[in-house]
Amino acid sequence: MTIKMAASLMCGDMLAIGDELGRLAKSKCDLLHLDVMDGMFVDNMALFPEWIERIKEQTTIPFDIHLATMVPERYLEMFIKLKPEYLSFHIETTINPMRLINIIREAGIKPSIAINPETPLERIEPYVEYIDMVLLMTVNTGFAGQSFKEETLDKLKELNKLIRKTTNKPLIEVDGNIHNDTIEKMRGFLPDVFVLGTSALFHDKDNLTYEERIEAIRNRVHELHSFNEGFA
Ligand code: S6P
Ligand code: MG
Repeated sequence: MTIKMAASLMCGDMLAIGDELGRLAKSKCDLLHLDVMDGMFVDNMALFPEWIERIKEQTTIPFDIHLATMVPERYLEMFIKLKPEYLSFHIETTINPMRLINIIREAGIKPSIAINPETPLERIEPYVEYIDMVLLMTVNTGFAGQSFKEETLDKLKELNKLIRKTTNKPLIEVDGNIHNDTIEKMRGFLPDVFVLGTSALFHDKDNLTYEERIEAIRNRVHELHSFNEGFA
């Protein structure tokens, strides 16, 4: 059973990023989720390469880079250089996903494909055998603080089934309004990697530390995992 917690850095306090990295280092998060947005594929901009390069100097938390850009081919080299653990590109943004998968894999990085809520799973089906993770968006990519899209639950269920048929068994990562209540809805077909943003981690709704917030979610996911076993 794999359970990974990925902290979404774009939701942190950009003016106190050193403090945020310090808190995250203590939080026992497994991955640092880094959203790269170009203002074209999505109506927002976020996290440019030189900035992420500086972050790399300040932390040892493995990177989970989420490229939400058009023409991901253009940016591969600059992000490969940063040696992330996972590098995701959107299936909606390329006509040759296999080429990207191969370039990422040959660089010793785990390739991952991201898919938006309205894009049918069939689009990624031919590639799941060749990747290490599927990033299933549970909101439309672009902004933090959105509402969870309930229709993605069926997709998550279908993706679980699809992955069971593969030999490589890529992980499933969910991203968008992920917190205890939305995770509860995934009981029976839980994903493996949870992106924690404003709703679960970077907020001031309680006095807990990042470590305590992450631990609470991790514990709940562990409990819910017993329901996954009967799922076929
Ligand atoms: C959204 C982006 C995400 C967000 C995260 C925000 O386009 O890919 O990684 O940073 O989902 O979390 P929340 O809890 O504010 O939705
Ligand atoms: Mg993301």
